[in-house]
Amino acid sequence: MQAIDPIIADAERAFGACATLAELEQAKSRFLGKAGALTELLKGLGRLSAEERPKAGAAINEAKGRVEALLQARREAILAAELDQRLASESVDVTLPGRRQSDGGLHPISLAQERIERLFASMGFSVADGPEIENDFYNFTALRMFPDHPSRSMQDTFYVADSDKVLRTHTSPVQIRHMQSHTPPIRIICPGRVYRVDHDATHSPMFHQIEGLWVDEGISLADLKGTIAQFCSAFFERDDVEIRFRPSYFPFVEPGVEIDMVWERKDGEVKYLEVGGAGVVHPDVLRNGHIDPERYSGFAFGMGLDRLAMLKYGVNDLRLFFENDLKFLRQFR
Ligand code: 2U9
Repeated sequence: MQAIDPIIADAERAFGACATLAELEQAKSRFLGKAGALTELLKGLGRLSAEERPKAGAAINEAKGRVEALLQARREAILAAELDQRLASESVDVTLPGRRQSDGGLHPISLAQERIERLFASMGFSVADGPEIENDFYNFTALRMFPDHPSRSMQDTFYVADSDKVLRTHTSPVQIRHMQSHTPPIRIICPGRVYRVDHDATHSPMFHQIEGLWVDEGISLADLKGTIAQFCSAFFERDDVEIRFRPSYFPFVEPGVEIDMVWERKDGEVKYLEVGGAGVVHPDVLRNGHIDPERYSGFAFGMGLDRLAMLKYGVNDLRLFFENDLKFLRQFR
């Protein structure tokens, strides 16, 4: 009979050289398969004498057991190695800092606008909107800015080529449209982007206005004064403000005024802050809005939203609002 020990040693070497379970199955058949080395030994038992046969059979069976044990040990080693490799390649470093979703926030001009909308809402004003590309009638003519008016000049207004369209130079056209489609009482504010050919430290070609309109029977400059005083005191969080009107001229109002906010500093110095312009809506402008000036009257006002935001948040350069510098913008979150 062929010696058994070399077969076992051979099997141990062959199994040790296998890197995968498939290779191991191949190697197994060389020893335990139909024509495997140990199977051949079993087949040869018949040629032995009755005396030798039991001993040899027992030895072969013991060898089979050892080879099977070697096979099982190698199988487990291969599975463990595969698992180690997967753990290493699919590992997650739980100590890495997480990737945060940044919070975002509103632009300071939007913050100021929302604040102003809330304050006027508490006084019964709703918000009206309209197109930023307007036609000549709504932007100029309806507001008594006749063909020779200086603000119609190419140096002041962005015109849309080969049309009667302009980028609105104020939000006043929104009020004309609103008057045409509503009957008094009308109490609205119109915030939004407006455009003028102008660019320096204090002017941007696009800026923001907030205009207001109150039309009803018996509305006068006294109502305007009360409304603006309430607004300024709430917006700037001061209870000692006084509103002063200085006579001025705007074609769409008569009389027209510039509005100053006045307060006394602790050291006694009196401060004046220009907050906008206003007036009693011109009768022809009411007519252009299909409203009867014999029955109704109203006031309108206009304020620079960017300037209000600068004053409120202590920003000293208008251009900072339009540079999209996150270091600046994050301060308002
Ligand atoms: C209608 C009738 C009247 C709105 C008015 C002003 C005076 C005014 C400026 C403030 C700062 C423009 O942004 S700014 O440069 N505005 O001084 N605005 S009266 O009058 C209107 C508006 C609409 C139908």
